[in-house]
Amino acid sequence: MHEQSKAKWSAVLMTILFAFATAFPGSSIQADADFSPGGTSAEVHNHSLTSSELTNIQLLHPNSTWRYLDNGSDQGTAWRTTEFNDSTWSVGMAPLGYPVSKTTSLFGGIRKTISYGANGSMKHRTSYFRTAIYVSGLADYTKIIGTFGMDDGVILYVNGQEVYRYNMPEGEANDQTLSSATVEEPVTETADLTQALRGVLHEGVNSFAAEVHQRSDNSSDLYWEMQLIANPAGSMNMFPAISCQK
Ligand SMILES: [Ca+2]
Repeated sequence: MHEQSKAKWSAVLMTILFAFATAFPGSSIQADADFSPGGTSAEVHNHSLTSSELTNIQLLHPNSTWRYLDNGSDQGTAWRTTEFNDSTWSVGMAPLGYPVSKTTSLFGGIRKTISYGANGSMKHRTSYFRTAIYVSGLADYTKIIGTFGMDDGVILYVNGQEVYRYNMPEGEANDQTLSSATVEEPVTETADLTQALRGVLHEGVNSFAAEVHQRSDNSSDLYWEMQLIANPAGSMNMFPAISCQK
């Protein structure tokens, strides 16, 4: 096989393995020895589903593992794409950020502290995060809700398409873009992503890419975590039960 093709297929294979490790944490396929979430795994739909099996399907559970890049480099736009090879990025369990004392009542304290660089008054403005999920039974998903823990601003891409933006100015962002407003403490937000994900999410492996932006160069904190639930029971203003917190 051509060397370039080999490299590309190797990257695709790594993404698939990473998605399986994230979706099925009890499996023997693990991307990281440090990976030990207690979360509910995504469900595989190979049979007729009962109504209870059709609710609260965790497509991306809290404490998932994410690849992250915290070296202050400008990643342009290629990093958002499904094909991007992130195998050289670091790996950690969400919530990710700094300092370790930061927390949200929904997701809890930071599990993986990332770097802001050598200068505390000139921190990296943008940090990059990627993960992948395995989706099966998409036709059964009538509603998909995202819940987010964030500080300060975020743009989220699924399979290269922007599907969610919080506390960021309009238009294209780059690594020097600051968030729109200060977030004093990490916030929790819920968003109905059903429309945004229509035609974007597909059966099989789906890539998630998030850029988290600071409000200022000396901002003290950063926080990133999210979960994605299909067919949540009850109102979208009620957080679905989470079994991943310890
Ligand atoms: Ca901040």
